[in-house]
Amino acid sequence: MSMEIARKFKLSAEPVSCERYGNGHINDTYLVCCADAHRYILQRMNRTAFPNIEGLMGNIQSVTEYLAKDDPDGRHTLHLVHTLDDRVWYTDESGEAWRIYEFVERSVCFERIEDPKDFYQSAIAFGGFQRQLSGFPAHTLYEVIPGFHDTIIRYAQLRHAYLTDPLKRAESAARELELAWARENGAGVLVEGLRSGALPTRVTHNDTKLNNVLFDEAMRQPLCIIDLDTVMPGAIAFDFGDSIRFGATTAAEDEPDLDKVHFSIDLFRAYARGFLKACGKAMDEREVRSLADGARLMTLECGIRFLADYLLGDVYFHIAYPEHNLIRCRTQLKLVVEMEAQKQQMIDILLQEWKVAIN
Ligand code: ADP
Ligand code: GN1
Ligand code: MG
Repeated sequence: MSMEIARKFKLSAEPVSCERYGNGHINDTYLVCCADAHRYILQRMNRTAFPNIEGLMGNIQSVTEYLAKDDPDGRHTLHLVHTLDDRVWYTDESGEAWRIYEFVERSVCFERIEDPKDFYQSAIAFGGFQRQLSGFPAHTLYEVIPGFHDTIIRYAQLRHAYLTDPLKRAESAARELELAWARENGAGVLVEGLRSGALPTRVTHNDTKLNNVLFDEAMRQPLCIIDLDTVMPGAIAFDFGDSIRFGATTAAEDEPDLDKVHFSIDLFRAYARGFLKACGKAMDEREVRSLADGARLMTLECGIRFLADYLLGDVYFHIAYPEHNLIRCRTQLKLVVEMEAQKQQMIDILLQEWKVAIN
């Protein structure tokens, strides 16, 4: 089936294989190999997450075209492949929407930090992405998922899931719900900062997980930022915070043994150093301080999103087993608790690294 879909696009030769690929939680991703050895990434876009495919693909097309001006060898940004009738996505008979990117060759994608230097490098990449898009007209971007990082809205969604409780799962998540409700107060600090103008609105990536940056296999240097589905106007703390959530930890996002899950202040420092080196010059002290809120809030928000999805019956994130979203929620909440205990240390590190970066 997916091979048939691949044939609807302008490929370099006949496709010979099409296999599931990668570890994303949202789209269905396939690696397509053609008879001339050219490779592509085929994705069925998730229509639950992205109901407006036209708005989504419009954003991606304009952002990738903008970034391509700065791409020396075609491996530094995503490149969309057109369909036979010259569109950037294909809709099949059942209404599913598909797109194809050039496969970024000789690249690797890390699911976990193996070396703090890689985390530092990923920070340079995400900070640089932020800088590269600083001249992009933010108002032209469609808001693909309204309130994506509005933690207040995320709480409302959790409350709705809890009150509906269609699978009667709330009881099995009583402890997690309690941890979540205890943190609702103050959850709006970043969105309120954006609204009042205290924090500048920038074009942000909004999903800055380590596995959303491809590294050059040989050089071990970041090559290409991927997963541009959620590029939208936002606070820089969203991007910084989501990277910390996923990367500044001693265990995987879905580690079932909570004793193995700890927030790593050393990895936090490595990321802060790289990020501020890449884009700290454009920031003032208030925005730099907001990065610590970003780390805590993006982790809390992701935790409550996993929790809400668990309660609703796993309708949003891909799961591998029934408790998967609850397990993911637990790691996030554990990290939040540890971040709270180290808030001042985080701020001190941010200010130290910022001063180094701007001098
Ligand atoms: P999701 O939104 O589901 O996370 P992604 O766009 O991040 O989907 O893609 C999933 C995975 O596929 C990535 O983590 C990466 O391993 C791989 N991938 C995606 N695009 C490319 C590409 N152009 N070249 C090489 N690998 C890619
Ligand atoms: C999803 O698409 P992926 O796997 O990179 C999600 C992020 C979450 C993340 C949690 C569009 O990211 O917001 O932080 O899972 N993306 C979307 O791992 O909802
Ligand atoms: Mg991804």
